[in-house]
Amino acid sequence: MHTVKTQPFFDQNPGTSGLRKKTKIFEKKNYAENFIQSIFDCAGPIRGKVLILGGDGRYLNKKIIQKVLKLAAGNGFSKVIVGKDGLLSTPAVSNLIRKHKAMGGIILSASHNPGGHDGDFGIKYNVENGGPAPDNLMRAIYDRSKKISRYFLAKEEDVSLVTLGIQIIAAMQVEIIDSVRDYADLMEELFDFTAIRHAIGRGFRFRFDAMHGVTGPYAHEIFERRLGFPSGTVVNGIPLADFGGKNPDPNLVYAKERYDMLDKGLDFAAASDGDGDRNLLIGKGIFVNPSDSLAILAANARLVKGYFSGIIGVARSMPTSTAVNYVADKHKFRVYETPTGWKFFSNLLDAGLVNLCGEESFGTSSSHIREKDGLWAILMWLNILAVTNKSVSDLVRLHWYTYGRNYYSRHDYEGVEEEVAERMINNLRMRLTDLRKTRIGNFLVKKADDFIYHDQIDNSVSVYQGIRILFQGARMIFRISGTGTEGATVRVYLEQYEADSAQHDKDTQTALSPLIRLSDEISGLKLSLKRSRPTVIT
Ligand code: VG1
Ligand code: CO
Repeated sequence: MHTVKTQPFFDQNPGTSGLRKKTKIFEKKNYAENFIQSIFDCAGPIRGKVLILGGDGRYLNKKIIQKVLKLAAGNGFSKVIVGKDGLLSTPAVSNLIRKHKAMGGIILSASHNPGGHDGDFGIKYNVENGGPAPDNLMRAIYDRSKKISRYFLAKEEDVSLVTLGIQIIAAMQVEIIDSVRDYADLMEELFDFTAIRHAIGRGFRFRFDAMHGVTGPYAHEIFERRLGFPSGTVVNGIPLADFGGKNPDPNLVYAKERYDMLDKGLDFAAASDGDGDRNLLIGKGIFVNPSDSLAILAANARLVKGYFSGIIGVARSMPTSTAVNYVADKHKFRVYETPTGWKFFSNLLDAGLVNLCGEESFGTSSSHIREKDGLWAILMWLNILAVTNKSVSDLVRLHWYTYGRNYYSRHDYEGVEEEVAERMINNLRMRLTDLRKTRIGNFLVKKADDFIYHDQIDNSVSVYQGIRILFQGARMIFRISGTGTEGATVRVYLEQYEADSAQHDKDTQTALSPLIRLSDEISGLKLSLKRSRPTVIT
């Protein structure tokens, strides 16, 4: 064991989902070591404990895995369980933490951000319930990183990540496991694979795009080997260090080829992001908005084996559309509104108050783990499509017919100067009192505030979670992203409810255009950001 002297870095402030920076920053001497040691210093007594370790395969993944292993041995873990080749998806890590009653898990990923030497890298820490470290722990880790002066290291050879089984470094066991098996087994427990096989027999055609992220091996095993979809169903299935030079971000911009592919006779197409926690769903001629997906899953959960007993409650991040609230009104369950980021769902899930959670940012999952789960969401849809024998489009339209349609869109302004973004949000914040009860065009402001979340389980309070302006049947929300690595990203979320089914066939941007104009009028966004249009519209 060696104690290595180090100097703190002052920029290791984790955002919405772990520490995310340009890859080159993580290559600085001691940068990764400092942050990992800061996690170990804050995460609780380590001696004799188990740690789960894996990443999404991006550039630096294997190198940092070796560093974590030596630091883990230096800090007294009894065992680290690592996915073969250093690969584990975020949901798989969450599952393994729970299964092995581990102290926690380290996930090396910057999720949907681009990879490679010129891309991004990230480190996430998940705690013993399998969920992302809560805010107070992340703050403690950040504080620690600003004071750190040493880390503990076992000076050992690199571990082979290829051979399954146990190796020993210092006094610590390193077990290399099959990255896929436990996760695939869990999916098989939750879903009716036989029903899906019958749908395949009826000619149901599906395609999954792994975007060269971590889900390739999982998808090959689950969709092609266990379910029997023809080989070739999974595309871009080999994890690559730079994701093939593309953004592993499953939205309509970066996964557009999938959407176009639907013309080629597919019934359903889906994609997941770099670390496997997001999902994109596309049916013939229809993109399923993630907020709608949450509502549709809530309305149909009882049709699925693992969820026969129904929905206990649903949690959604505040910017996620209120579509699921209309389902809740009818089916009598409660909807909890939390700040952006999966970490806020854990307490509600642990307390048994909810068993379905969702975010507008292509994240959906249930109480089976404590992370969002891309393949889970896709299998949930496959299962519902199989037992109803309806098309994606029919299911969505029927849902709108029953509950009304929540037109919804997110407009992102990327690469804005941080100060400029902060100033715009602050100006808006100062105007909130004036905005209350004012009428602007056809819109009467019902409520205007800066979202504050009181966690009813641990009584923690999270402030500044987004400016929201609520109208009758419509909302707009403004916040700054906590996952970017270059400047600031301003997100504007727009939602308009439409009960009349004769009005359900509009193009989303057209339906939202009065609200879009109003959001600019109220915030002065385009002028202050000096932008004429958003960078990305989803
Ligand atoms: C974004 C999404 C948020 C999600 C987070 C992590 O955060 O909006 O809903 O939980 O990414 O997702 P932000 O702060 O940039 O808006 V992932 O797939 O990057 O773990
Ligand atoms: Co992700």
